[in-house]
Amino acid sequence: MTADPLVPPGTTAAYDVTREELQLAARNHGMPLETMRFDITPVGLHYLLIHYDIPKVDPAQWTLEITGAVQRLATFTLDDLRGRDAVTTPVTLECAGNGRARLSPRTLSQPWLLEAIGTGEWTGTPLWPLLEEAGLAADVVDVVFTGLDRGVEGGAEQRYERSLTPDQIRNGEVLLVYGLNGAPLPPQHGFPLRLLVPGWYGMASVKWLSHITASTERFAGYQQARAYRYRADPDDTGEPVTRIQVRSLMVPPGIPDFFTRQRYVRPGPVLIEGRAWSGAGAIDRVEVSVDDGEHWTEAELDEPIGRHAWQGWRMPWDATPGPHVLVCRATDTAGNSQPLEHRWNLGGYAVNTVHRVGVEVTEHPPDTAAG
Ligand SMILES: Nc1nc2c(c(=O)[nH]1)N[C@H]1C(S)=C(S)[C@@H](COP(=O)(O)O)O[C@H]1N2
Ligand SMILES: [Mo]
Repeated sequence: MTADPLVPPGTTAAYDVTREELQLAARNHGMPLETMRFDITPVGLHYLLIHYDIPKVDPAQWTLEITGAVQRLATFTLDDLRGRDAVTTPVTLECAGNGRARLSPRTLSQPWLLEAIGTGEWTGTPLWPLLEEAGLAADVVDVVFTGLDRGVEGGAEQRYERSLTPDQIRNGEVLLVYGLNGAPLPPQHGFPLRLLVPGWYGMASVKWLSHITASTERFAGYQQARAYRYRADPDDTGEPVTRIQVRSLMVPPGIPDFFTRQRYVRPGPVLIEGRAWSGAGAIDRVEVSVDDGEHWTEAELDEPIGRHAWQGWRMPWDATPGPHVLVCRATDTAGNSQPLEHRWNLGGYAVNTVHRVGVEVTEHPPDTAAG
């Protein structure tokens, strides 16, 4: 057995998952990493993160309202939105908490290891033109997005709400989406309408969207002002979590042990492959090590499939018998690289440490050797 590859050398992690974490993990599933082989994640394999309950929405009754500091209040039906300019684009979503369970100590929340990712082909209409038609007042500082789901968090009942500044919407990339992979949004991904903020961690993309409110005051809702901030300790107000930090992940090579997930690879030619993405720019390079970071080789990059979608990479390896720790590390065009060791923060956000996968290269996985 190789050392636990989820734990960088010289650090420790405790996997004493609590009952509450298990409860969340069973509701909010990740995307099995072998399904990175698909350019577009099939519906059902995309990760899920749902703070409260999945609402059942009657599309005939549902409307989207634009209210607050606008010249013209507006109400849209689903057909109104579907009749507007449509954009279909692949976008990689990642939960800001992806990697959280690898930290020690860690905040008790959804205990993601590495699978809180997925790439959908989303269909919707750009948000900015709707806001322009409504006529945002000149002194609007935040546009607030409210979902239909309701729950209690931080000791207070609330709807799931997030905001963006007008400047964060103006570039035209933010979409109101009603389609995923050529079909209507499924209930778990926000039917009938969600916000999609390409390049940002998932928390910004409000599902089951029903209200957009233009506000002349800074929005101070729980998901904006308390959750999703990089904090050093509970008294720190911290900086907001926004764009996705650079990450690469590897399709685990070989075959797994059912229970431990230890990987077994036969000696000889092996294709190490995976995906890389960043909300700060495009991918510049992915480097791969087959000796736990002693030596690095540049992987070959596939053609990009979209500006805000993951990019494939591959590297041939001639696997030699024995234990190996395979590592991948991406660097984006803004010059950010994945760190070799975990960078800790209170909420466990953006833990984009290099991906290490332990493999045992052998002609004889255990039970054949035993027989
Ligand atoms: N209304 C609402 N929107 C939401 C959430 C939620 O709980 N309620 N979760 C957010 C978080 S934290 C993430 S990571 C993404 C997950 O999107 P997905 O489940 O479609 O992958 O949705 C975001 N939008
Ligand atoms: Mo998330």
